[in-house]
Amino acid sequence: MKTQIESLKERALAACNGASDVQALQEARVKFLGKKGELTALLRNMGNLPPEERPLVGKLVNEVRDQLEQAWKQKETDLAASKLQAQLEAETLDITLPGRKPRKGTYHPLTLVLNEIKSVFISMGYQVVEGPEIESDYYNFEALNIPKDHPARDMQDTFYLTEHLLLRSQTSPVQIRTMERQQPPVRIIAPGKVYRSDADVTHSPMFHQVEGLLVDKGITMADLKGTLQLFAEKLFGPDTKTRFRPSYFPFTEPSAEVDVSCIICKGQGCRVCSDTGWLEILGCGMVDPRVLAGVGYDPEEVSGFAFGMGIERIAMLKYGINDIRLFFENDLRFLKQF
Ligand code: 2NM
Repeated sequence: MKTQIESLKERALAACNGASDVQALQEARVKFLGKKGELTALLRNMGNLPPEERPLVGKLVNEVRDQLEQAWKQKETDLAASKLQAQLEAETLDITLPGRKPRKGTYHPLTLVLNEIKSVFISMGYQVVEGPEIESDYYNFEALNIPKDHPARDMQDTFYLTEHLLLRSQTSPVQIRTMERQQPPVRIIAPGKVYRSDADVTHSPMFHQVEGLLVDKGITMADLKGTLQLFAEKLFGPDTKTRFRPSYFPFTEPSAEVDVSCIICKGQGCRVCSDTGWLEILGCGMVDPRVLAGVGYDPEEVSGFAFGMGIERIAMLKYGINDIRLFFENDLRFLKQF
């Protein structure tokens, strides 16, 4: 009996140590330590022993059971540890691999130029005002002293939505709305989209404008010239010269067009300035008394100047872009250059 027990112990330990995974270990446990296992069978046979031997054999069986339980427990721990070890080795992360960088966006060239223009005027105390892109003919034309038979009002030039509603052709309606709401002094710029029925390499049916307006007591053409000279220096550099040429707008009198010394050749003459040394950048003038009276201001009390410029045109001059459509195609090869 004793040798049987010893032999069982040896075979059980061998099976335990030889188990290569949790399942094999569990099967071996059932075989030796289970309810229908070999050790239980031995205990049943104790009945055949002489009574005086039973306590000794019982003690031995219990000792062996304890030893085997201990061995199984140890083996379970070992198997779990080596499984974890194998997993860690298989799943090693190579933290020296460079990461995948998210591609950063860039500002659109029109946004860059608009931001520059805005900060120049904000630094001079102007407020930025926005307004609707769908306007009435009153705010887009009538209030700006643009007569009924003016070509700008023609269907050929303006996008009409109904008889009286249209896509604004300039941002001046925002200036009118602001003057209706507040008394002088008024110092504002109105940036935004405008629409005109026109399309070629320098004209787009939708483009962007910034218009400016200053109204106060005693404002003269000298204030206009000083303001725009400072603007030109801040936007194009301290050596920039300006030139005011007489012009005509229905909403200003007198009116002028402003040129800056060519930002490419510094006035020497090149392809961009068509060898003139000058680039036209904006239109301006003293606000017509009829426009001031129309919003309820007294033209005998206050006067003002206004100006307007196209953002695309300034961006094209600044970056040497020769086709306005590039701004709206959203080709990353173009956009990433700014
Ligand atoms: C320009 C040129 C000259 C202008 C006039 C006004 C208003 F509303 F005050 F009458 N806003 N903008 C103006 C004047 C715009 O763009 C070439």
